[in-house]
Amino acid sequence: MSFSNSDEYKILCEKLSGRGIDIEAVKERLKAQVLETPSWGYGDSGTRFAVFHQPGAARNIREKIEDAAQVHKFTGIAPLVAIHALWDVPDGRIKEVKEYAESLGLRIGSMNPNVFEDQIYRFGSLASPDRGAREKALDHILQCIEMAEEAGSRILSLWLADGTNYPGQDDFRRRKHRLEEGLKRVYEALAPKGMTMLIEYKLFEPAFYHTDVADWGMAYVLCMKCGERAKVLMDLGHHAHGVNIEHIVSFLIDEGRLGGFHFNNKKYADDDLTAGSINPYELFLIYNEIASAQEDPSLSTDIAFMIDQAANIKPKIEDMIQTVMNLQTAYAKALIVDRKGLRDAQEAMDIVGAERILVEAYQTDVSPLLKVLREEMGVPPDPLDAFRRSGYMERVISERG
Ligand code: PSV
Ligand code: MN
Repeated sequence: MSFSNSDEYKILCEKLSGRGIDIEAVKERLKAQVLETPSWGYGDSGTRFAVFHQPGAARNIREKIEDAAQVHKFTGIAPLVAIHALWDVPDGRIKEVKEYAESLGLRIGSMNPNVFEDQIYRFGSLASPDRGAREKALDHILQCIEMAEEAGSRILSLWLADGTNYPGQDDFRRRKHRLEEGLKRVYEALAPKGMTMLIEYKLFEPAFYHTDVADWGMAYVLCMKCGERAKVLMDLGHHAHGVNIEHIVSFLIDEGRLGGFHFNNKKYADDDLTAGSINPYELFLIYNEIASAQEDPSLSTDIAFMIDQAANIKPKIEDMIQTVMNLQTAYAKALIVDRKGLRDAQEAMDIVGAERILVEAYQTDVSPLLKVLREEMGVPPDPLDAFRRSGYMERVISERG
């Protein structure tokens, strides 16, 4: 029997129609959801204290792509994979990677330069007082633009580990000027190719006194100095405690400068936990801002929905599938918010009424809808369960060791 004939689906449809929701339109929007998973989420990872090896974890870019393809195969909404230049293609041979990804039904998403591991970056990269470090970083980033172009990627995603550890270590303004100069050079190389430059901010780590792009405001100012193809990348784990992330999302979308997300979740710092695992309501509220902006024809919502997490002890592919499912659930709930009712309540200054509308959507069990959606998309109704039963992990454990 098709899930669309189930009682639970019919009851949900009736409930949503009562709220004025067009269920077919909701499904269409859910089918258009596109997520990007990170190559680095499939290999062994760890903390400052230890790396725990997982049996069957991907050992190279081909295996990472194979694992990413599983996530897409079972969910149907994760066709992109992010590349971290030096970790994945140290020899620069991106064409082979692109072709292999395509043979498995994936495309290359963002290109992520790595300007934080080489010894020369001890004092930073583009903002470093060391001219040699700045030049090396710039060269590498420019090479990444070429690689991105070859890979058919539209996005250069920049995260700089630049910062200082002690007051007085370096001059904030001089660092800012060096950074601006470097970013402008990068932008000039990339913009004519029609690519987008994303600037990711991070409050702290690895620098502990200051980071050169500490928050969305600094990233935004730097983007404005470069040009309209420069946009802010928001990693959900890169804020101070208590920051209202959904407000930043809304503000940046309204300014046309929200370029992308790095989804994950945190409890304390940049924990890189499964998206929606610690604070699912926050994830819903973020998607609520996105869904609402998508319905405003005056706004452009060309946003890259990327995942950036590292499951140190959870099985990695399962973690990624869980995240994709959580992002799909959050989006589905955001799409069934009674927008007209919400606006009316807001205009009537009915605080309780407005909040109830959000909570009602959040508390709605959308799983009957997602089962029907997945059936229509030709993927299993429970992707995680289906992956677990597929035998893929057992096979790669025996093959990869
Ligand atoms: C830095 O913490 C970060 O969020 C950047 O996006 C990096 O590319 C990624 O993590 C790598 O772990
Ligand atoms: Mn990130």
